[in-house]
Amino acid sequence: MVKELRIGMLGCGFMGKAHSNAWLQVPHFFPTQYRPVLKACYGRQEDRKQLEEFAARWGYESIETDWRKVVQRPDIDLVDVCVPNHMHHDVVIAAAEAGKIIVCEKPLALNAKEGEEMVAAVEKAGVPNMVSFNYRRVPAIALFKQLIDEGRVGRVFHYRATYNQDYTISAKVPQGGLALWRLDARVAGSGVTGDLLAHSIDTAEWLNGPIKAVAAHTETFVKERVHAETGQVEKVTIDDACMFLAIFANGSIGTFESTRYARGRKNYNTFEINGDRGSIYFDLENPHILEFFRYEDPDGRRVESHITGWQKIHVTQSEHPYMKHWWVPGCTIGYEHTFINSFADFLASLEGGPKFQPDLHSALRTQRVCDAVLESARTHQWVEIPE
Ligand code: SOE
Repeated sequence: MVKELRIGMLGCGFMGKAHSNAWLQVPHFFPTQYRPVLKACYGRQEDRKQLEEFAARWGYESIETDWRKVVQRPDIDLVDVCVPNHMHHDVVIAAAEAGKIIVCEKPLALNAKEGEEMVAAVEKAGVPNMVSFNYRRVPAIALFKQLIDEGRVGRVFHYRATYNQDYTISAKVPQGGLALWRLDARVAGSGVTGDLLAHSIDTAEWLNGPIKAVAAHTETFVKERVHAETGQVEKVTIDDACMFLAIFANGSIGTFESTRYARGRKNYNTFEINGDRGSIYFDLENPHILEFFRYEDPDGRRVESHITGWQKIHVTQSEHPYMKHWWVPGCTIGYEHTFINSFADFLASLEGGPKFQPDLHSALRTQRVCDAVLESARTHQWVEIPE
């Protein structure tokens, strides 16, 4: 039986595009009773032209310039929150109170206090919900997790993550506005910590368990930028770069680094884990490859030393996570597919399958770690993260 799932999209930027595409594609590739219907799309009145073009391109049946109307409409089942971070709190709470299913882009909120109120609202309303940490659904990252769960890394000693880009090096790049709100702390909450390290932290805790404590340093290299909306030169208050040390509950130690000033790095999200049995390395700029150093198997058998070495697994086989839904071995999938894979898992959870992770409750952990990182950078002290 086919069930309509009527989508109310909030936001018509980069993430609105990634999510709209995923809603349209998901039933073509994954078995689901749901047929997503692009019912309404919200954008600000001042961005109306872009909103109209966006709605026409993706086939939205209607547009709204007041997000509350989308949330209240009886012909909407699911509210998809792709608006800038400072709106997440009010929108999610209103959507929960209206009984809608909720999809929320990362980071969850501006800070953990907001996140707690959002979690309380969705739990009180009992509405299904997910936060879009889409990289968990990169097949190679899901395989990374599988190899750890199969015991192929063993006792973990080290975890090392970087998330580097280079698009803000020029002091002429403005802050704020539709395209660059991620550079405006009032709208984004923070800089690379909330935008990029939130991904690294979500993945790290998923792969290696909770982080207990952090010690961080942040830097803002360009101190003033023109604000795209006011036209005035304004102080930059986001963190342009952040690095932190982490202690994990399992006794391993980690380093995390993120910047938008690494010339040549575009979306360089990498992480490596080192254990007594093996190591695994992933680089999002080569998303179909997983590198694995196999030293000892879970049954204790040593790999013969003359054939040990890093192996590159081309993660396109049908037995690899998600790949049986895509193409024949050797044919790669890309960035947009991570959103399709995510929605496939979310729809499966709505149909009684495994509970989707991360939901808002679990994403609050990442928010707490981000808050701790920023607090540590402010105080120059180690900060513990409550369990
Ligand atoms: C920022 O440039 C950004 O678009 C992030 O906001 C996304 O979460 C990340 O996936 C790619 O980079």
